[in-house]
Amino acid sequence: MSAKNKKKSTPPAAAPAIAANIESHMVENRVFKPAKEFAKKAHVSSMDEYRSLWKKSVRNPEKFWGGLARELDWRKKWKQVLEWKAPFAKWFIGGKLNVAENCLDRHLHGPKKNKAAIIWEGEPGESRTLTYAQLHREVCRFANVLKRNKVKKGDRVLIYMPMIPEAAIAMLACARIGAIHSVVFGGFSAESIKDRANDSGATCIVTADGGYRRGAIVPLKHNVDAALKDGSTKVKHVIVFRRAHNEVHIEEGRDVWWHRELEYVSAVCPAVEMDSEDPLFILYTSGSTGKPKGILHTTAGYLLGAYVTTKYVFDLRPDDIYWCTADVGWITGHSYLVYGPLANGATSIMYEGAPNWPESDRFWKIIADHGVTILYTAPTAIRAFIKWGDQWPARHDLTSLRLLGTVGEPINPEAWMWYHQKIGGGRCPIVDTWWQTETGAIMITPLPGATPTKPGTATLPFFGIDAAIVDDAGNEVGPNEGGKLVVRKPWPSMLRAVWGDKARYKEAYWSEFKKQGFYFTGDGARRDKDGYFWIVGRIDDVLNVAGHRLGTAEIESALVSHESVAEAAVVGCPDEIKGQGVAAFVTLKTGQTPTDKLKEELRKHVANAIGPIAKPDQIRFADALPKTRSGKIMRRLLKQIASGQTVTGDTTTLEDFSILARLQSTEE
Ligand code: 7RM
Repeated sequence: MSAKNKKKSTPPAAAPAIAANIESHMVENRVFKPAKEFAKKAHVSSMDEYRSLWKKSVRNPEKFWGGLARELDWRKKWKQVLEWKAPFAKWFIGGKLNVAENCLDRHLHGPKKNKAAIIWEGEPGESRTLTYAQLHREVCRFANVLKRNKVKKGDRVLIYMPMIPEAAIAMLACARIGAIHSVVFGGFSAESIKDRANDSGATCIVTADGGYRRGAIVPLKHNVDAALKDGSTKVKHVIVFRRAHNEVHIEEGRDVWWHRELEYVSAVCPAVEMDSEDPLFILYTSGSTGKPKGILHTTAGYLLGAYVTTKYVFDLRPDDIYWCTADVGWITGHSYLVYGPLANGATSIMYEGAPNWPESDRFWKIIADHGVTILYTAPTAIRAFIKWGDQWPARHDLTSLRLLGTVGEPINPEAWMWYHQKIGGGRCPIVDTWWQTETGAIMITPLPGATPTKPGTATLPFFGIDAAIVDDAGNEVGPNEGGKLVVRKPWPSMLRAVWGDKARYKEAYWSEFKKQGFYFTGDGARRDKDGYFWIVGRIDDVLNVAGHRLGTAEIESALVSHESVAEAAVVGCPDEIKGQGVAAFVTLKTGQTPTDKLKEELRKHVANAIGPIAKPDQIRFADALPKTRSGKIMRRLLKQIASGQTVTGDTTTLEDFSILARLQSTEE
């Protein structure tokens, strides 16, 4: 790769203003072209090839996706590629297939049978490798365990697991028998498990006694017990994997041990024939209201999206050792740790614990020990590595790496350059991939053998993706003009529904540009003169904390559920490592005293309600929240205060924002 233009980023005279008051301050001139050696071997090896394929793919998406779908294993071929009755899409109508069969069985008849499917490292240091044949066997056995526990096609199963192979086994076992899994991130609280169990109507939970994180044991089973305590859910069966050997309660008649159940089952389990549009999984994600949305993905379209993007974006080769560091509790873990790599017959690394345990070089040690060739991680992790210091990666041989990727939030050019130089040794292309829980698969991304990259941009749309930036009227804006990021045509791995809430599905994604039938991403962005997409971030009330989506309304409702709190407003504040931090403005009920102790209590309260990632970094007590005359909280003002741009002039414990509010209020 060569830096064509070594000039450093320079701030523009005036930052271009973007719709919904989003401003972009970045001007980046460095361009990195794919090295000839890399391009030669790549699936797509020039910009001309990319452009002509992309044009064809969006001119006739049905032909394009129909062609690629032939690479999957079908029990019965589809009759029609797409039925689009906006905003409802059906892909591969009449087709029958099974996702687990595509990820496992089809690799068993050739050289991949004894290839490593998953190479796992536990945080304490143990390691396990599961070949495709072994993983297939474990999935079949566990699928039979699910059946023993009364799980049938269409039933919902919550998976609340540490990062161990059994998490992937449980997901694939659900897929094998047609049960709909909903993975709950292991860092979420009992309250979150309860909400998701109730919303999805799950009858079974798969969990572990505990998992390791930074040397401590996360009490997963204990959290499940707390979630089920009030008896509000429909959960009748809890299957517990013994991982950490911590003491757990076993509820007679409800809880069973995974290893004991295996004694009763055979290793033969035929995969259920699924319709293309049968649900595969629900994954909850934050939106702009208090309740997380259950994003529904279906069988064929999702699998195709995950399969195709893994192949082309990571430019997979047969001998790659591929590592996506995301937790299976997030969409990235679903698509790029489990379904995408396995559908491709690739070798996927899985690591249980923290990047700085026992020391800050754990990731680099894993890369050297296993000869990792592709690394896919998050900007927030990269910023933490920068802070910990260059000596940690320098200790290890990272020359096995050939490709790097990022996901989850915009990457700042400094972090991009560090990643490129210190981890990639200046030789590995970086794919900055933009996508969402809702899109199921990568949407905007460089192709590593074709696309010249620039630090900070996800570059251009993937094949078949018609992304655009539009103004509020839905008209495409000009170069470097900011606007809203939309997708103008349906794509196979798009969400099909918000579980149990048709109105919310329409409202959240399809109401903004109803007339045009565009999917609204919730992100603001601009395109530069080369057509590259620069994603600025969310324009709704959603925060991106360390690459994780959190709704401000969710955190507000957690705060208000505390007995001392009258009202709360949550906004994002800049954070060097996490990208965004959580700032909470709180008014107390009459008679309550604002103290540091209460602040700490509220932080804990939020962690209990949602999970430690949602803990406010700042809590400010106020007499009243600044509001417009129509009663809207002045979030822009609060953001300024939280980021220290506006001096409040009051350092007493109780802050008075009313004067500032009056000064700034222009709204009627
Ligand atoms: C995969 C994932 C989605 C939101 C999305 C964006 C932000 C994700 C990038 C990015 C800039 C990127 N799913 N986002 N990737 N912003 N560049 N490469 O993260 O549903 O959890 O979040 O994340 O705001 O809307 S997610």
